[in-house]
Amino acid sequence: MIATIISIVTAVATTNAVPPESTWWPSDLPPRVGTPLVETDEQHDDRMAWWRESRFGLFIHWGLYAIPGGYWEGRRTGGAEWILNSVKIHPDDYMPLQQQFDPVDFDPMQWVMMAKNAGMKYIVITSKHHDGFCLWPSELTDFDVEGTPFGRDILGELAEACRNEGIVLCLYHSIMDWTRPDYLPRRAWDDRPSDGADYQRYVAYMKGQLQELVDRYQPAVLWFDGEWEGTWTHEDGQAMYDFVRTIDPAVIVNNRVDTGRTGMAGLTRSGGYRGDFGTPEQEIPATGMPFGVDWETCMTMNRSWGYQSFDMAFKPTEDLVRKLVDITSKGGNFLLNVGPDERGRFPNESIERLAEIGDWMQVNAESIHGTFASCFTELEWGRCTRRNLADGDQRLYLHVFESPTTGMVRLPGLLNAPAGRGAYLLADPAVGPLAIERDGADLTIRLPDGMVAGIDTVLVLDIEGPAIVVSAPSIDVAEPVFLESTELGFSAASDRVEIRYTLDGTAPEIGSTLAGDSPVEIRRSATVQARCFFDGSPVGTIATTALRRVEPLRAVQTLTSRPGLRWTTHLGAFERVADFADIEPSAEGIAASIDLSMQPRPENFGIRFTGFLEAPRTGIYRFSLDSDDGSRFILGDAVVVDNDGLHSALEKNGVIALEKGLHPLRLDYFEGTGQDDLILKWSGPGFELQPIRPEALKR
Ligand code: H79
Repeated sequence: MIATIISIVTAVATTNAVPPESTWWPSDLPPRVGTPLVETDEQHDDRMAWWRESRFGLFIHWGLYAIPGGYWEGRRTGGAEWILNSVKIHPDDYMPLQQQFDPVDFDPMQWVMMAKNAGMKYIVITSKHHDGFCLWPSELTDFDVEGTPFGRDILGELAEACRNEGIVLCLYHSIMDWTRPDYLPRRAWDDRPSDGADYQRYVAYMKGQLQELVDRYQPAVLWFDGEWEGTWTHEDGQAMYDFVRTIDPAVIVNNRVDTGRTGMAGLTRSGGYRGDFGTPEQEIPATGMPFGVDWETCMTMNRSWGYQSFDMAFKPTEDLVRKLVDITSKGGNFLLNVGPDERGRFPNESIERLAEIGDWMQVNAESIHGTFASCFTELEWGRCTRRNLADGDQRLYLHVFESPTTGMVRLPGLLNAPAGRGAYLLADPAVGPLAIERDGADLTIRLPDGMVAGIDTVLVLDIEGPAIVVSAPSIDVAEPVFLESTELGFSAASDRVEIRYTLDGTAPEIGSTLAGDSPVEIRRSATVQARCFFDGSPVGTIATTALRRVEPLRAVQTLTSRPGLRWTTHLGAFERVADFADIEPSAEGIAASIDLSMQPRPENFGIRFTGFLEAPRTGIYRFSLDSDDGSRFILGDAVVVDNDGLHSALEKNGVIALEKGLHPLRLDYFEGTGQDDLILKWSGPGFELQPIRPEALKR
């Protein structure tokens, strides 16, 4: 069935694969490429190319909320673009703001120039935020800019200014809509009857509006948000992604179109969720992502997205530039926000910062645009970004945040030889070549005398071939626990280093056992430590893994076993998995598989499943428990996965050795508010990670 659906979808996508009328595209970015809905990896790379190369964009939050600017009835609310929700304003009291919207200072060319001069390549503006107000004249609603005293087509004028200046226009579009009568759920204080409300009609309205937006402005990215209320489902998300990619095959869509976002960290969890890039909000991932995972951190300059005159907590320019560099060095994009005021002006603090970022970019943009993630896990003195050169060599941009007191920057574990013109200052190539020395596996570069790093001084270093960096070796083992024996392997980034290891918890030395090509058999619990050596000297840090030999959990004998699990549901505003045994069930029954079909209401409930899990063979099993909100999975007396607590979708894993046969099972789950989900998968001897099939569940 799935195959048929895919082929139908492909057919639709290819027959409609005529990009909306648009001959315009910035000449300094890779082309905008339309691809079929089911893409090859290469087609996907082509479609993403301009976005990946851009690295830096401007977010604009603008709408009716700029008029109150965070104040309501003379009080500072801090609500900004959320003011309707924060202050519990009735739509009847909020919507009349439309009659006051007259941003006479709106100057789209000035906005675009401020972004462009800051080194930004694209702008994402709110076509519609959660309040439902539309910044373009929409055929489908009167709650739009056309019904304001201002009357002008804001998106249209901005699109034109973008075209004139070679900036890519993108649109933020909220799924959540607090004023549209068909949208559900209603806010608690919004007494408009929901009897006549029709959520699917709301979805159709949204699709109609997106069609208008694509036809009128050809946004290059559609940036959805407000997907987390229970009414928007995974099916809605898939359908919306497929819809917008079908009407514009080149469009790039963020992961908030679907329900696979992991909280504010924003990356897409596994399981077939739609979305071309992850969306960390107000945070930067601690480490880079595996190559090929696209993400964009969106962040405010002060604390607010929408305009609030009293929010003076602006981040210093140095911080903003370093955040851009940090994000780029981890392979992400930076979408930095400005909230224009009710007259259409950027706050002065934002203007100043954009100009100062521009001063840095004027000199250093080459180290940002078109570059990709660092080859180092950590550099004490700053960050690294990279570019491939035409001849197969690579260029490293070394971003010095703090000048080391030694006067040298160290590139730990970089085995490549320098190439080309050696090392020099990006801001002034005449300062160079700087002295480069090899120190074991490291390269060092001498900084110019008296250099002060400032915001970020960038050095350029060309190297022969793609970077080869050795750090800790990886210890390859199936699972950290085993029954009788397990096999241990080692690998490093280059075969020019030796790997030496110990099994007794001591640090590997030059005299420790040398890892060979064949795996090592382990029969007893051990603490494995391994380290790389280059030219007889240790390189990078020590990798360590504890391996534990265990006895399998004993299976139990039961006289009868029937298919399915028992479940009980419990009502209450839980914030943790409670001891549901002490709480009177609201209902009980038998379930063939683990899902939420028996949920007693959309929010504030718990479910307990009990029964037995049948392990097909004696061996090591891994369980993956993904829930929103919390859950806990127990076999016998062992808590296998504890995923408790109030949180959004979160996956946790646990490993346990099981004897063939039946094991008492308990799975507790609770849902506070928002989205709900409960997915338990397992892998075991001879089978890959998969949902637990009904045959394995007994009572
Ligand atoms: O448009 C700006 C904000 O108005 C909007 N997103 C940015 C780009 C925004 N909406 N809500 N929030 C920011 C914070 C809300 C977070 C939560 Fe949730 C929503 C907490 C629980 C539900 C989504 C799901 C984030 C974590 C889990």
